[in-house]
Amino acid sequence: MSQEFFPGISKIAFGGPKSRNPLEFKHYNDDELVGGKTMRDHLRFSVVYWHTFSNPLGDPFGAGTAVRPWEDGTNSVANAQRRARMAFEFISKLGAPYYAFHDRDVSPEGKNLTESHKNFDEVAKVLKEEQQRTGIKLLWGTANLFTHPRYNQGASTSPNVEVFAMAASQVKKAMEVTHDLGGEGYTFWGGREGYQTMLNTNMKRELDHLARFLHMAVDYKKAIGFTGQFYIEPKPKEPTKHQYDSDAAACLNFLRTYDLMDHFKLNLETNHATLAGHEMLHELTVAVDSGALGSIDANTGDPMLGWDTDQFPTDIYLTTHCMRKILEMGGFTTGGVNFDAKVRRESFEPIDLFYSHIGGMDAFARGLKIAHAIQTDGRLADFVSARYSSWDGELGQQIESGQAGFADIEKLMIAKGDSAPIGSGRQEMLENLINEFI
Ligand code: XLS
Ligand code: NI
Ligand code: NI
Repeated sequence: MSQEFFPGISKIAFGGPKSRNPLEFKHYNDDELVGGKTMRDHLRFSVVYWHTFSNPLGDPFGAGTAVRPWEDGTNSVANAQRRARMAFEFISKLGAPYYAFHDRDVSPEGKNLTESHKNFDEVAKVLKEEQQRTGIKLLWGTANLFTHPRYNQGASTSPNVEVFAMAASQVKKAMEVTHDLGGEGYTFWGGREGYQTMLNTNMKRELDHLARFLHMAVDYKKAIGFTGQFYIEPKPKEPTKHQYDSDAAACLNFLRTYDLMDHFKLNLETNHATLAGHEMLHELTVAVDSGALGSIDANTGDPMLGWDTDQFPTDIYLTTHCMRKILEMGGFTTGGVNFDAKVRRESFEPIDLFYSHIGGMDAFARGLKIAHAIQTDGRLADFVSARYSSWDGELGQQIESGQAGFADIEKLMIAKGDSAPIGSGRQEMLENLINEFI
């Protein structure tokens, strides 16, 4: 490596809970075993290219503030290649095993498809070299189908067929590059797949097109021999007023309606869950219950702000509940904890990229340890199964198995007498139980 981009910062070490060094991990100790598996394998941390390496930190009211000495201010391939070297130095020093990208955050858009594809290939060459040099792997790739003006009314749900076709070509190429880089997954986030006003929208036709698009992707995946996992990432709004993949339940309904369930899992993002009016725990539960949780985009919103602020997760309750669900499903297979999070506009120095990721990784490492302790303790799970234990009796079994109908049940209850009083839900006691471990 010729140029060093983060001089003075060495590989982030585990300092332990007593460390007061902001450039050391207090809890994330990659080789440490939790329930027989290393933290590295449980958490499968991933750094996102778009927020960490390509985001100038602007907001709707002000220009970008990010100080990034390696940027030369051009949108050239050479600049993108240098940025790729910088990205891998950062991820290696941080010690995360994975990264994720959109086509357009790694390479500049050209003046037409051919040139854009060529630019992508030239940067992908460097990505491949750096992957081989560092051992860092691609968690998933994706295509940016929301920034270019042509996508202002959607990509695969555009009213214009040629826009659909452009989006298809972009996804085709992004799948090829992801496959070539050994990507373990590919994500579809419906950036503008929704509507701004129902007055001009044929919702049925748009949803049919979205489904056709995804079926084409499934076919192409087979054609090129790509075996990575496909993900759909729900989000209810922003940039559009309503996005079709609004939450986990809406995505599952869409996938089932269009016979796509076998080909997709969900990539759930905390800030998207809260925008949808759900807790992340709700979204995770919906997905796990359908065998469809694939990966998570780890971040958080701000309760005082109503948009996708994509902040780094530092709340131990949040990370605990995420890890409880992930442990409950038996851990990630293809997915991971992907930091779809950005430093604040006010945190514009390169070193802030380290502080933010170290904090997020530590918060998840603690969440993992706490979740494992809660699981091993068993009282929470025991309480929940005891709460439903009446269903294990004769009446419950007859109902659950479908043997009994309304008339049978009524007969039984008349003979038995009115139902027995139900036990307390014990919410506060359970909240205290969680606190015992935090
Ligand atoms: C935006 C999404 C996006 C996806 C990838 O809100 O979270 O970053 O994760 O396209
Ligand atoms: Ni995301
Ligand atoms: Ni988001």
